[in-house]
Amino acid sequence: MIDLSSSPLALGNPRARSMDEYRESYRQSLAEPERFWREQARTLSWFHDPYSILDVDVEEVDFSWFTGGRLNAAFNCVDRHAAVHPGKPALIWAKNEPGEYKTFTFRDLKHHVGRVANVLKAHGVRKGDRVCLYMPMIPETVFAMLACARIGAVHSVVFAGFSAEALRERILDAGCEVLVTANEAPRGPKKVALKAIADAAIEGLSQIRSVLVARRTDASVPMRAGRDFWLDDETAKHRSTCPVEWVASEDPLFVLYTSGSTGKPKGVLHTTAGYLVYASMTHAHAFDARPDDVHFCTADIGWITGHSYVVYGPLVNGVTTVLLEATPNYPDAGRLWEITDALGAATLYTAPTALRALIAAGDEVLERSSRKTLRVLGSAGEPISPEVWTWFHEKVGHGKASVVDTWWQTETGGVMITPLPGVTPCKAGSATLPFYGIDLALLDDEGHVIHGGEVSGNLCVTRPWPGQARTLYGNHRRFRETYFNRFPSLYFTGDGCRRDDDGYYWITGRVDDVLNVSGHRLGTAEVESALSRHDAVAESAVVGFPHPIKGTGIFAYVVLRPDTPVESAEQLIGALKEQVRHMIGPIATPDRIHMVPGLPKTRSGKIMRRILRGIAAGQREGFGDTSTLAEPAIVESIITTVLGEE
Ligand code: 6R9
Repeated sequence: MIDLSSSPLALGNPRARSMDEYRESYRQSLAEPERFWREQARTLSWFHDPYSILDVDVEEVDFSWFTGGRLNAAFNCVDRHAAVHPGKPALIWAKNEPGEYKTFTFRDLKHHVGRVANVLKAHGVRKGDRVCLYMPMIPETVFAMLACARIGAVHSVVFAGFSAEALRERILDAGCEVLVTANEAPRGPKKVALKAIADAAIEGLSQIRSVLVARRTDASVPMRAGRDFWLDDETAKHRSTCPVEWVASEDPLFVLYTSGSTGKPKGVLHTTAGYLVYASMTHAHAFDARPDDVHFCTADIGWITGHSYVVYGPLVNGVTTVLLEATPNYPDAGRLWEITDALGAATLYTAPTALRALIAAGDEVLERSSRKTLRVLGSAGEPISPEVWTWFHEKVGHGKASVVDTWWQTETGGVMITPLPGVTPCKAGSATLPFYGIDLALLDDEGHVIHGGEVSGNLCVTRPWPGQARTLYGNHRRFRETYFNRFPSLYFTGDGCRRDDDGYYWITGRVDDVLNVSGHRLGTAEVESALSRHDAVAESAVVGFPHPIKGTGIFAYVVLRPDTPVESAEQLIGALKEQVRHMIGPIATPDRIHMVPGLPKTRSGKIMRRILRGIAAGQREGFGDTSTLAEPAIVESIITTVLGEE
């Protein structure tokens, strides 16, 4: 039985007040994991308590948390708070236009979620069905996510910057039959024609039964009779009460696509109870969240940070969350600070790439605001350099607010390495120490665990945690092979990492063929396969190079077909960029494209990316062992093409 009056929210949980307390709780979390996670699970409201905490089948790479439990994510994020404090703001929407805000209380949120849930049901969505959300940063996106959760459907949010091709591929992979989108999406000074892209994505696709279109602007868009419906017309037909579907702990909550080292994106699947427990607990501790906080996370809902720290984490904890529609530099680089002051945000969670862009704009815009309400400043998505860290701390936070550099991934569900604000002594540039329950190991390339301090290796997690992904949608074998084969029985993150003498972790970046461009993950293979779809391209190789704002820029080496008539290299480069934008989306557009006579390959045909990465970074020599190259002379000609004569 759910007793709302005494729901012990995660926010009421004891927090470490000192490093000794952190170390003791951390020790306990590893020594008695079942007891530890049973305690944490009490912070959720359950329709039926779990009878078992963790069941693992190592052979199968199968993890079940909180077996026997029944619960509902939307109930935990909305209803239980609406019952206790209906008038409390749940969601504050900071619109694209400066100074425009719209607040939704927990009561409002409950009504909206219920209505949208009823609409989904009326369009045939049942428990377990996947619903694709191709949505901008508008309240309807949050309503639709929670509406799916309410009826036990599985949302698959596709970032609104992805192209029609990319959207189509994700709709097909997840087998979505209903698509929710918007007519248009204002984004800074521009408007993105979302419905038009969605139309192109599902052209000729009978799998999509209904398209629900949120009305963000006055723009009228073509609506196909019988398939396309305005969301507001549909919600007007339904009451706001919608019974909750109590799902099992391991029932899927969502799929979220991310890039891997092959061309095909991976549908990372998270389940209900474990994800929620972890999102709730990490939000509470990593941000030292308090009941009256306004939590401002600038991430887009199309990424995991938006899922865990715009929507699920803060809402499950009953904390007011901000939904940012604008970009951080619209109308100018003062936007985040202006919103922080206007809403009195206690926490600000953003990405180093945004900070780098804001630093470049100069400190005058920053000084227009006070930012005095900020207590915790979070960073995620990519390594934060000590200079950026220090600016964040000294300038944005007046040297008072704590900086939390949080390391985690789409697959981990919530933060894994993070300081605890006000508790963990920080070192600029280090994500510091593991979160409760997280046991890390560094392994060398041969698979040996490297012990001690001042060592580097491949970052692995040695035991299950509730927030971890359970599978890749429809492809468990790929899940096993991607994460659990490289170092048997350990979860391999794909990141390289250093550990110092104090046991602090310093992420050094991806060790696989994944690039981190402006904090977004992109597979080099995805970009290569988009390039190779152009008639002129024989083959290509894509690598990252240091970029002042994006962190990593995209550098493409292209070998043309011998018979290609090239009138102007500039025109061809433009066409290739357009090709990538069309196939994947603007975020994947190469910064630099160079036509080269060939690629450096080993005798077995493997491209030596190490050399290409070096050249992209301006290196002319010192590429290490090149004795296995089939045609060593090619390196010189690539260097001359890209870097010119000495
Ligand atoms: C949350 C998120 C995951 C990859 C990850 C790593 C990089 C994330 C980081 C960080 C250094 C941090 N990354 N946080 N690198 N310091 N604090 O970004 O998820 O999009 O899946 O990316 O991002 O390389 O493996 P996702």
